Amino acid sequence: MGYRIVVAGATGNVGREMLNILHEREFPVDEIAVLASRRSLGTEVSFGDRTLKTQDLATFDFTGWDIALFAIGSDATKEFAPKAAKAGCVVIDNSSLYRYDPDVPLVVPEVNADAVMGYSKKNIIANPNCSTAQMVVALKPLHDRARIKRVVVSTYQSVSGAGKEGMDELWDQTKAVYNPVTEVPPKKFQKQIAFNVIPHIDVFLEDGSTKEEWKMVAETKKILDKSIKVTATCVRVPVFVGHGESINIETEEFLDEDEARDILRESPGIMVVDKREDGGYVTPIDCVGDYATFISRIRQDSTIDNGLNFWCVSDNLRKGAALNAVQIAEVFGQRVLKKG
Ligand code: 11C
Repeated sequence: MGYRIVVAGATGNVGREMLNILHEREFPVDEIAVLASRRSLGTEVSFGDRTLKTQDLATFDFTGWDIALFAIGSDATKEFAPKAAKAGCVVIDNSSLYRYDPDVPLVVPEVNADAVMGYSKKNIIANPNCSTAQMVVALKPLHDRARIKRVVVSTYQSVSGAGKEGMDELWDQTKAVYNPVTEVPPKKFQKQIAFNVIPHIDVFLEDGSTKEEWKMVAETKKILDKSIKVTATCVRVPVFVGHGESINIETEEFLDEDEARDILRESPGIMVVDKREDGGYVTPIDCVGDYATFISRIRQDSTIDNGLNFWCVSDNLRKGAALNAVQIAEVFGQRVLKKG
């Protein structure tokens, strides 16, 4: 016997990837419902060889459904996640709404799979921000070995993190650079994104940081270890899919770069590609459609006693969102529902 699964937000970038990944990983699905807002109602989506018609999120009855994967943004989540949870359907939520709620576990299965057992207070499990998910997968095995004290991270985040509108803006602006009859002013982003980089993701906070940067700090503490200090600079780059991160860590114990490379090679969810030669590293284009968090450019930071630098890349729609949500569903199914 398998599960009755709901995907809410099935027509968006992340919702479509959720369906692809449920199918690819042969998640034991008995029945599946795909939901969308009224605006996208009737839109068809693929699930393996099947074509599914979206149903109305506003009127859907979650009673009798096991798990709902939500990819609908915080406002709609606020209205519909409690409704689903109250009906007994466990929500795995990709929005930021519940991530910092002490009664809701925030889970990256390679790091804190056991935390799923905290689902029962609200019947909700939160999925982290994409830039945090890939980073904590890489940090966890290094932290276990050498205790990370401080992380300095700079991100190079693709436009798909801002949804389909972000991807369209990069596409349209790029075309307009070559064919300047049409002007494509910034709309989703704050400045032109084509042939540019923008050191601004999400809203500004009082201390001059941005909410995206704050998320990386708060989420790393909740998922991995509250004692780890994180400072982040998040930057949007003209790449369609795949977030890159330059990560510097300072550890309590000395960790040699070769040992770090070996540890990372053996760790779940990680693929090390680290040849010190032209092209011997992974770039965002290389990781599209993949599950892994890729690590390259591992090297000692000789400016401090116990420091390492490395480069981390992953498909932000997969490990950063849809894959992580499906992995949570797998863990939840195995440990709690035990149907599959
Ligand atoms: C971006 N990381 O690249 C964001 C997208 O909190 O889930 C995901 C925002 C979130 O714009």
